[in-house]
Amino acid sequence: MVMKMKEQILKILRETDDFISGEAMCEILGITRSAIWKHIKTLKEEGYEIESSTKKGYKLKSAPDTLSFAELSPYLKTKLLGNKIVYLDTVDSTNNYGKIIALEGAPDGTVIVSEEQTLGRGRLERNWVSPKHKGIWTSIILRPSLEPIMAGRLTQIAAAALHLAIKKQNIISQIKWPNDIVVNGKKVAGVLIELNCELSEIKYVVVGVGINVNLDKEDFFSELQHKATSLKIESGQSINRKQLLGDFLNYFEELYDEFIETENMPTTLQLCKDNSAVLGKEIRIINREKEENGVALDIAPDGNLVVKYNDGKIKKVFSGEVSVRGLNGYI
Ligand code: BT5
Repeated sequence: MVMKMKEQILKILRETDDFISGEAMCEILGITRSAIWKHIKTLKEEGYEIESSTKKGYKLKSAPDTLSFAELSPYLKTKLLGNKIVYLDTVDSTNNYGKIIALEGAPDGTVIVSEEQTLGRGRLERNWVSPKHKGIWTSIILRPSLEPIMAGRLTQIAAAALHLAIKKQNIISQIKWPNDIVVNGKKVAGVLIELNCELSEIKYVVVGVGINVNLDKEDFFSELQHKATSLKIESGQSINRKQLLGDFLNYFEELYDEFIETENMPTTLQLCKDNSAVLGKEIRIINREKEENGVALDIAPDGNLVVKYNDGKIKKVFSGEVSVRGLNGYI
């Protein structure tokens, strides 16, 4: 990871408890005092609270709650994910942006994060509410050497990683196959995978993830309030978005590595089964024009749901375009 000068200054400020003199920084970085001053000014404009004293130098007092590379990288333990982070203030959809830069050659593991989305999307072009600074709206570009049919499993990998990252905040979530994370019966996060492939080869996958972190009730339209919630609403406290996104990416990479190495995903499957909101329950499977009832029996090794339909037939349901509803309420 090549750090820009501004990021190096920030790193030094972070690592110094007390003031650090401009002179000392000049020596470490090999730049002039006026160059240091310019970078400090930019950092202040970005929301960093930096105390400056002509005698003592500079001291970092607080950092803004943003998901920029500089703020996120201290939380990352990944080798691949986030080597390149594109940080945006606003965008239509991080998945749209991801697809554009993937076509232009953005490297494997690129992460796009935006503070807000003006046209956030769910599956089948549904709308995804993404207000500014309150959530995590992110997309990961991956270029695995896999057959296209395997790409759907990334939804389960993302769901398992989301469950683990949320658990680290002491919040217990359930995975509602295929792409929802729910807390107390309401949706807190969703996954949207988009694929560009040739017959037998994936060119790139964009793994889009939306997490309702610090949204308040009023952030959801009234029609959504009975089925959507946020981690803040459920836990009663604000959540550190940097920690949560860092943890998610760290867990995702671990599970993804297992998948790439073995073309199997035993850890992911176990997590999805152990924390499933649907296994053993009566569900309604909604395909574009058809609705059928049955009982969710298992998640198959390929990530698809095994269902016993009311006519007694046992069949696999492919994650692509179905919605699953519990027969009582949202889950
Ligand atoms: C999803 O679709 O759950 C996938 C959501 C993926 C969002 C991320 S954000 C970053 C990336 N860029 C994008 O443009 N998208 C991805 P689906 O299962 O189809 O659920 C969509 C439905 O959830 C909508 O029709 C609403 O009913 C509901 N919904 C909308 N916004 C929501 C929110 N913030 N929280 C919970 N539910 C929401």
